Order: sequence, then structure tokens, then C-alpha cells
Amino acid sequence: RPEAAKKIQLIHAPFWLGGGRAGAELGPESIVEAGMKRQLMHMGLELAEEIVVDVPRLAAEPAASGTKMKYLAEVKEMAGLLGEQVHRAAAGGRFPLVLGGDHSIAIGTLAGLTGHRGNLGLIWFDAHGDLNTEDTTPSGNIHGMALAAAIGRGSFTLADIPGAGPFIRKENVVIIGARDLDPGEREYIRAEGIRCFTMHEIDRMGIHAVMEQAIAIAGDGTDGVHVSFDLDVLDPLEACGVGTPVPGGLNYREAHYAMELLAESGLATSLELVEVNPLLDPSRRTSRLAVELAASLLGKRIL
Ligand code: HAR
Ligand code: MN
Ligand code: MN
Ligand code: MN
Repeated sequence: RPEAAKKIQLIHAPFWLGGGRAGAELGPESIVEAGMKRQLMHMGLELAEEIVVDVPRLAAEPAASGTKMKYLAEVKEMAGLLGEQVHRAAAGGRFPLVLGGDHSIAIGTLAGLTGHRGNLGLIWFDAHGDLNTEDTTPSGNIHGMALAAAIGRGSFTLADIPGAGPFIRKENVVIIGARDLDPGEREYIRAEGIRCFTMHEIDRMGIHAVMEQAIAIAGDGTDGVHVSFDLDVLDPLEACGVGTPVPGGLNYREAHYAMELLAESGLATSLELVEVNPLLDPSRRTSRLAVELAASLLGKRIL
């Protein structure tokens, strides 16, 4: 074990407007109800008092704003508020554990983290690339643009969020589990050499080798690594409670093993769990999986 037990800062980001599908705002509560706090305390981890960010929650039609990006003003407001809390937690030496919310919340999380760390690595678990821009988006939903914003691609980026630091360097970004990329994303990944381990690479190399490379890339010269975990990276047969399921994802054991390797590496300095939509999963299995995966990343071991 590389580090002493960390103090965990749970931060709720109950936001759905970036995904355009109501229900994701119920993710944080559902994950806590599934036992997140109990689990972390049981592991002997210290919990700071949890924070619920007062994000915009309106359900009106997106305002006509002269952009294809839906709810851009609301996303910006959310990101500023969330970023402030994440920055404060990181600066206070706590481990930010952010519960979404749709994946647009990563823009807030990363605004806060980059405000504190100048050279952050990023591991992005996702069925999708989230590398669209206003010009390439097929949907207008900003959750599909969150990684692009983080690395400074497109007209809306981290630089638009007060308090954000430098963009994440493309060289320290890894996507894991992709299997649904839009044409503009595919082209960008190829042209820029973004490291993207698709399900094809995972089938070919195995999750162990993929994670070894991912850890090396995200950790190379960085002063921290953020793990952004979109639950839709999992196979929908195991995690159906996500807004945009895609067949053929990570199975239970691969996902846990990936988290265990991250724990062994001691590299992760923050985690977010996004896209849980309990309305789509009455069994709440997806929320329980989110708890278990966080536990594994934070050092839970079988023996
Ligand atoms: N690529 C599509 C778009 O940009 C779908 C994005 C979907 N969803 C997410 N993000 N859950 O990972 O609209
Ligand atoms: Mn995503
Ligand atoms: Mn700071
Ligand atoms: Mn996704």
C-alpha cells in the first residue's frame, strides 16, 4: 500500500441536463442509498461531511442560445459550482469522490482539479469517446463533449469555467472501453494519436495489459491522475441503469480488476462515477456496482 488512508470527500452532482435524459440527477442519492458511505467506513476510510452541489435542475426546453450545445448556460453554471467544491477538497488534501449526474459534470470536476494540479493525467472509462464539439455532435448533448472540453478541443472548453487550470495534455489521456465513436471523434482520435483502448484492444490484449499501459500513460510526468468512470463502459447486461447503453462492454470481473490495479498503482488522486440513472434500473444493481467499483479503486481487497 503506497499511501496512508485518505480522507474521502463525497460530492454529489445531481445534474442531468448534459445528457438530455432525466433521471441521471438521481444518481448520487441512489449510489449513497446503495451503501457508498457504509462501504467506505467499513474499509476504515475517513469521510468528510458530504457536499451536495446546488446545480441547475430545471426541466424546461433548452433556451434558444444560438448554439447547438443544449443547456450550455446550465452546464457552465454547474461546472463553476462543482469545480469550486472539488478544488477546495483537493486543496484540503481530501480525495474527491464525485457522484454524477451525467458525464458533463466531468467538466466541473476537472475545472476544480486542474485549478489545483498543474499537470493532471486522466483515465476515461466509457463506451463513448465524449470527444465531440459543437460542430461534430450528433445530439447536441454536452455529455458527449466533456473529454473534448477537458483537452481544449472545440468552442466550449475548460477555459470557459472560472477557476479552471490548464487543459489536460492529450499525451496523458487514456480512453478505455470505447465501442461507439462518432465519425468526427474517430477522425480526431486518429489524427491526434489519442490513446484509446477500444473493446477490440481489450479483447486482444486483455484488461491487465491495457491497464498497465493506461497507468503508464496517465502517470507519465503528471502530478495526479483523475479516473472518470462512465458506468456505460460496463456491459448493459450487468449495468442497465445508464442513459445510453451499448452492448459488448466490460464485464464485472474486468471492471473490478481494472480498479484493483489502479489501487495497487497508488496513482489515482480522484474519482467520479457518472451516468447512473436509477429510473432505468429498478433493481438498483448499477448503483451497487458503482459502490463496489469505488471500493476496489480505494483499496478494497479480497484477502
Ligand atoms: N456520441 C454521442 C453524442 O455525442 C453519444 C454520447 C453519449 N453518451 C454518454 N457519454 N453517455 O459517454 O451525442
Ligand atoms: Mn461518457
Ligand atoms: Mn489550489
Ligand atoms: Mn458513455
